Amino acid sequence: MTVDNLSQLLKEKLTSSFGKSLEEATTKEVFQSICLIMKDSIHPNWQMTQQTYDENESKQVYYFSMEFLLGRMIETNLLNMGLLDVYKETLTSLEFNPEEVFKEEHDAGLGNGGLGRLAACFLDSLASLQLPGYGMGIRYKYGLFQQKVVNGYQVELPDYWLEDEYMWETKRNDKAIEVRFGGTVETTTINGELHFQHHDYERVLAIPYDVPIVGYDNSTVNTLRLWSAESTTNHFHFHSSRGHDYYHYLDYKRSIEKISEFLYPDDSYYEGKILRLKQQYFLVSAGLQSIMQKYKKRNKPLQELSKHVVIQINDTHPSLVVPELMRILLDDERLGWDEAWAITQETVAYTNHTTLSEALEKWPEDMIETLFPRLYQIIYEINERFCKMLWFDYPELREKIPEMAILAYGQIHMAHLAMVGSFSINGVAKLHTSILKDRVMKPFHIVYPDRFNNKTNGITHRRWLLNANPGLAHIITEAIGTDWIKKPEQLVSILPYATDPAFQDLVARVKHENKQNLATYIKQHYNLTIDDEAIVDVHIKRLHGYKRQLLNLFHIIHLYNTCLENPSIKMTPRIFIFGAKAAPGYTFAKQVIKLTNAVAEKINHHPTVSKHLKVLFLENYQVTLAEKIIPAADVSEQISTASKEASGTGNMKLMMNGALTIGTQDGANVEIGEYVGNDNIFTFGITSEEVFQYQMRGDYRARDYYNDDRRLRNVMDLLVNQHFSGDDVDFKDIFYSLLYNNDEYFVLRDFDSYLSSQQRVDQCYQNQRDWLQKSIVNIGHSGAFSSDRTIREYAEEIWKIQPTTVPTHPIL
Ligand code: 26W
Repeated sequence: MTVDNLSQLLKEKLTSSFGKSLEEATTKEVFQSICLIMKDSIHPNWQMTQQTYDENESKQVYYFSMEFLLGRMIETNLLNMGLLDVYKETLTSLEFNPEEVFKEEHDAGLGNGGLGRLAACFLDSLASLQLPGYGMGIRYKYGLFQQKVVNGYQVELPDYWLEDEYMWETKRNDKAIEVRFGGTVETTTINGELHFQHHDYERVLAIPYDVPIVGYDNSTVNTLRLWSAESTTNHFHFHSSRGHDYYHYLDYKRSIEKISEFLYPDDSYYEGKILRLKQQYFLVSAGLQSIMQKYKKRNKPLQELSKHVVIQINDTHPSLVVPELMRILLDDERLGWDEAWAITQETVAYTNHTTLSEALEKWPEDMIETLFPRLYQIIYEINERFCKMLWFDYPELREKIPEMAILAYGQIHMAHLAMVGSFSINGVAKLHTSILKDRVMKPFHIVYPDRFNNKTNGITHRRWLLNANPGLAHIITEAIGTDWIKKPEQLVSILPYATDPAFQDLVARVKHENKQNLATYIKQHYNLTIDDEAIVDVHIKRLHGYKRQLLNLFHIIHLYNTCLENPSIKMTPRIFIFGAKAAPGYTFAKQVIKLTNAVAEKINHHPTVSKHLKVLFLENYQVTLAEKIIPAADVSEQISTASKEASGTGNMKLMMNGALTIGTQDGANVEIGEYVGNDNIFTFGITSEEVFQYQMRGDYRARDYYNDDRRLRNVMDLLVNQHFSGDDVDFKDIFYSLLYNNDEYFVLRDFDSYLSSQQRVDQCYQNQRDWLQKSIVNIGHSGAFSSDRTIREYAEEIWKIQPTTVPTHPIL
């Protein structure tokens, strides 16, 4: 493909699709035409990929997830197709700014945070490693809300991402599936066999919209299938010619379409909302039925299902796959229980992403019974058999049966269902997996020791380094060649350059350029000027008590106090950047946003303090914004209360872009520390063991830390004397949560240790050679955290799937 060819194609596409010439076309029309041209290349490979998988009878993994946080696709698709440069050059030669054109794509924000973004990184790695993998998700009409900050407060606006056509999707009417809700189950005996008939249910039509997932430098194009709930007049019985039926129909249509209307904005907090449960079953039932239809075309016995299909469930959200697969095998396929159960258990694998008790799903029994009467019977039976097995085979666990049961005290424990019904249970970082085994899921680990395994998370280096930070990618390639792109673990080859002043200077220059880009964005959007020499310190992730944005703020307020006490103080200037959305109902988290903005207001306008410090809360943190911030970061804040962050993946993205981590011994921070060594990470705070000890003994006294540490008192008192706010607001609730509710997340306990660690950061930064060396060491070890490594482990150890080469198709 040359600039000339592409210019010609673009002109033709503009004419055929919009009836416009280049001069008349809007940026949006140019964007859409480019997508259409790309699709002309992608679609033949897409078809070829599916055909190859069918012909080879490849085993396929289906990744079921309620969230896929894709972000924009145009650039990463072009990158993977090897066409990014020629497309950019062509646009520039035609006097379009490529960045402006790419900006026409609305982020696909079909996820909250880590879990959804992980699913998106996994899809990219699956396709790039030529692995037969399918994503199954929901095509929410509204993605995660758009965040505005008004007077320092978060305000949520709907994210109508489908306003302009979504260019990558293809609607597949021919693949529609019927999903059934409610009704009653009639049990009859025919020839001595039990039959279950489902009556009076509500029918919902599930329509798949397929999104192609393009592999890097290969012909593989996998599929992400997003299901949309739709109604058709065919499914509604008009009884009379009177008008009511029409209104009934509209009501019915609305109630059905609600199912895929919006993504719940809750992250790590379970709320028993009926619509959410409907969404889960909708995904599960549509997804499973479509898998079974496809499997049947292979003409293989059902007993061999797990040789062809493996289903990975992303947290417990899709854990109804266990009873739904049982239902299909028992009722539709007429298998016996034992056979159906063996097939189900061999086919399903479960990933756990959190140990927070408030995030573990437990649905009320009667809700499940009303919505899915047949599934309820099946879950009941699974539970009976499981509890009986415990009673007879594990006498030592008898008294634990009530806490291990799937169904107990009127609730259904989805994690228990997922563990009992699957062959693999994995955590997402070493520490997290050991906490599952030794504490949170301990009795299950006794019963199923071989099911537990670890798969430390990863991120796609193609999006997060190659595409987001082309400057850094370029100097790496100049130094060590291009092998690292396909084998990211080879990034270790830059380690010998860590002490090379010439290479350090190159890294410094790239970081500086990235900071200038970010500074320009900040100037444009926030009219805030940031010092070129300032440390860029970033804390970007969902807002949550355990992630301790508050601890970061306490350090900032402490620095502010220090500057006020000593106006001539010497300090490396720092800009503290926050990006975070709070769940709309999470009051505490929203107050932390307000506090951040109040502190920012005070500091940024202070005549002397603002010379040293700046604080900025960036609105509407999402994938595209992350791609801007991360390449410019010096310091990566990973300061969760030890034991609470399952893995974290932002820590990996920042490390890969040369930021140094200040972090607790939590999640994947521990493994990052093992790779880079203690000298190249700033570790602080109490350990997960200490947290468990405090919780067991119940002897943590937050007030003691307040009383004993003058610096901490000086910080906290500013929350309640209206220093950061007018008369109308103060931050009493935050203050009380720390002192009267005894500081659930050990902010006060870790304050001193955090401050010392931040001082080490400051000192270290002053020695730029030393800093750059550490930065390069981090980049060099970041290959271990590529999602290619993670996906290879899943493929070999859990899924047992093989790469399948798709024959090359000439690019049009
Ligand atoms: C039902 C409400 C709800 C919604 C989402 C409960 C729990 C969740 C997720 C499990 C929360 C989540 O995103 N967890 C994050 O998963 C990442 C990917 O494994 C990890 O890196 C993060 O540490 C973990 O918090």
